[in-house]
Amino acid sequence: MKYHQINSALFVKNRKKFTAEMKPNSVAVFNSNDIYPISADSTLPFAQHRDIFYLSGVDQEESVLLLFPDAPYENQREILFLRETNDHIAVWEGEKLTKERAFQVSGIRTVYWLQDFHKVLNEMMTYADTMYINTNEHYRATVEVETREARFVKWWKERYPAHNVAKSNPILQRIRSVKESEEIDLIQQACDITEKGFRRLLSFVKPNVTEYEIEAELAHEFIRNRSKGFAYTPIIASGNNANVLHYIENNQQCKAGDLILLDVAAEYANYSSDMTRTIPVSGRFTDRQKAVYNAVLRVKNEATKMLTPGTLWKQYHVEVGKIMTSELIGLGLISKADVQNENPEWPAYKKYFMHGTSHHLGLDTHDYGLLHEPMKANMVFTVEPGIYIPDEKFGIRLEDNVVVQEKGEPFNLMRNIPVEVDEIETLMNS
Ligand SMILES: [Mn+2]
Repeated sequence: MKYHQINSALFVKNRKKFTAEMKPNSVAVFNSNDIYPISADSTLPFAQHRDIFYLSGVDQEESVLLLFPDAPYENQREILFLRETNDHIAVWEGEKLTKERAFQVSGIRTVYWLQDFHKVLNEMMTYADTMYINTNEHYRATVEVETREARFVKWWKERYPAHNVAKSNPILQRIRSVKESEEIDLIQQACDITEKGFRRLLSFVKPNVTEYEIEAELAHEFIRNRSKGFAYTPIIASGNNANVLHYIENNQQCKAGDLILLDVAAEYANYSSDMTRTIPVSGRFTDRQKAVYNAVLRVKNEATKMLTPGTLWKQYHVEVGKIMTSELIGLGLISKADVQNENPEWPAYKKYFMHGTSHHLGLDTHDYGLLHEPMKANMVFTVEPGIYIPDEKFGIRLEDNVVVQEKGEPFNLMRNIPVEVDEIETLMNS
């Protein structure tokens, strides 16, 4: 790992929150992700499943976490299973968690090698009545491959057909959405690394630079600051590419006079940041670009203020839509008549702002959170309005990450990342 070790107290707290929601006499199991094969003996870099990471801090393949708060013996209440390591294996495969290191990372004292998993699980199942399976119920998930977790769930239910089945996912959705202060610090660190990358770009971007050169600058800055790299596939979209919402080719040359939409951010210790900025290739906005930019900025600032405890996510989007509507009228992009005749299912503003304004942020970029429940303090959201105008060959989006506060306005984790027109122009021309 490139990141500094996280205090195990965080994972102890996270497990307590999870087990507090479990039914009496039940067992929950969480698996690592597979290492995804490419072909021959090539693999993609390992990316840990966020649930086992959240509950244990273990950032290693072929790991299993078992939680059984009502187990008859105390040393059976939390158990980790890890791939066996020793000095000899370490020479060939590199450093893996020893039992002692696993305790330091996770705070879990009972650690077995993976080959003992079925035997130990079987004993637990004879005591338990209910098994908590971990399925993926994220509102945006589409999963084609069978994950290690999914394979395990299939086997587990078949092997123990007489047990009750319960779902881990709703518990995780609820507890992962409200962040501990340690987690907010980690997201702040990711945001700070993103800031360094963005500032580097402000003195790098010039006419005729390519989108992939910009990507390379960011990757360099992120990794040298202990990030694994981008928290999600970067969007570096100059000119009209900004109007393709999921443009990820990043292979075009940036032309003088165009804008570049940058939806780019670093991860740190598996926590995401999620930033969007839009900057002028030549270092100066035109009057028209500036007018649209400042409209987006005003919507962002107003939308941020509404992320307060008790707000309902759906209603919030209706309110943001109203603010956007008045800005689009001000820019002459839609008329009052368009609004009077609009289809309530697809309001007039959606012609220029067709995506959502906010999502939860955390270990996943589109993090867990039950969107039908009111917002709570210490939830972390993005705020990301945009205006996309293919006829004028540019699109503008601005995105910050904010923490909902018990009282007052949300705390902006990206408060130090330049966003005002003057500041961006000054930095690009200094
Ligand atoms: Mn986002």
